Amino acid sequence: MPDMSGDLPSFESAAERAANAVKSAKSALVISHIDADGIAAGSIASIALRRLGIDHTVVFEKKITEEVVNNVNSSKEDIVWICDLGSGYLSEFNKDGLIITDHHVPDNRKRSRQATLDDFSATFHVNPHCFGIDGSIEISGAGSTYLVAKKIDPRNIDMAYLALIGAVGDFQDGRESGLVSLNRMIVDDAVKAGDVLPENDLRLFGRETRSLVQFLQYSNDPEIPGLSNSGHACVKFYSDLGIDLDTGGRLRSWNDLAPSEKGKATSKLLRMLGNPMDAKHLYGEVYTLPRFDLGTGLRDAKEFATILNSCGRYEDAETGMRICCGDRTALEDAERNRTEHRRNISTAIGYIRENHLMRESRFIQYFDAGDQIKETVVGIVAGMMLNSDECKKWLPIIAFADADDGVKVSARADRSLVDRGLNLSAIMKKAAELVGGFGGGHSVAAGATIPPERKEEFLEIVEDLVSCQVI
Ligand SMILES: [Mn+2]
Repeated sequence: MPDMSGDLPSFESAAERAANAVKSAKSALVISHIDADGIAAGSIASIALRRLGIDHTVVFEKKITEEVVNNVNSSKEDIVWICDLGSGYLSEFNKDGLIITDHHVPDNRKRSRQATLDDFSATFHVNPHCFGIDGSIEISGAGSTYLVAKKIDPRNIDMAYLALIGAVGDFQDGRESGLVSLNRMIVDDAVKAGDVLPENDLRLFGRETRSLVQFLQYSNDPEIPGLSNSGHACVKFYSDLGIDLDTGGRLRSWNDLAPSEKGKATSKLLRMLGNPMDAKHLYGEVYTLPRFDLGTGLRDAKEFATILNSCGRYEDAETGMRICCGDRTALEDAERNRTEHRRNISTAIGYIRENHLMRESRFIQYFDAGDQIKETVVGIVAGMMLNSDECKKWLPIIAFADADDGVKVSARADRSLVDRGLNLSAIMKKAAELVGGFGGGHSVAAGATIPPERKEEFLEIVEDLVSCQVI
């Protein structure tokens, strides 16, 4: 039994009931979150359904919106299986045959309503929080989904490594420098299946794909005094230890080192840390996936999760799912997409510069990209412009791009402005509502969608609101 406080038997029964509901379905719709944990979760659900011969489609969502709720409630499929999402919206769903495998804090309204109306029978809610198990560290969305898959068929244990990647993607290994509790059971399953090799090593990012120098130079969690951000010092660090940076003209990665080389470099690094607490963070359990080729980002769980996250960020969760489903060509596609995405962004920035689109007023700066910049990247472009020389750090930046349902607005601000009282989320919400649109977000980064003909009016309102907030 893992070291845990919650009610594991009840959690497992919930997973079993969900598994039985899945097995009796003829068709399914899977909805999963767009990050690494969600992509791993959606892949587990999809593979489990495929093995049962159940027709299904998988869609990825950033969050549960009104549209998603409508799609769930009006779906024609026998079951809808929502992964790594959904618990916060329980009271919105009325679909008969709904399975939710999530680890976010649930919506309490449904639970209290359930007690009085007993309308819960067709919803199978598999969430650790309902059983006193901490979903922020003990199990992820992919883990909850895996529990159901394993109840469907014990042979699905060959997907335990995907559940592990989901947990690592959600940083569940961060606090204890390794996975604990239910995640530990998942590690054991993955080891049993021969997919994972847990080892103690440096927990820095890039054991497989970064050069030795970059591996230390870009370390930031924790920072290594004297080495982080200093390439020269990192080169000297290795040469002092007599460790070669390349072999036969190829740069070596951390995992290319012999155990003795790793050993002496590790002890020296641990001695260099300023804070003794950092040692536990720097050195601990990491997860190698020996079935994947050396030097690819798939051989290390943390790097694998990062690839999935970037697929999601670049609107390409499907390629991430192909990677999880074992498609060996998908990794190249993911890299090509990432390159293309970066090219789109630099073209967009060039377009703003060449056409002198930046405008400035007393309290804000803004540009209108029209239909020349995709609405999906305009926020990233605005953020990059804000950090460039053309823009003033002390003014929030507002960007417009045409979208199908109106004009998409992205707003970004330097954190120092937030410290002075700026809240872009509140501003976007209020200004958008005043012109018949909608908006929201975070204090440093927010967005809105507004009717095209009311752009000017919207800008004036934003300007007024910023001037009132910032002191
Ligand atoms: Mn998650």
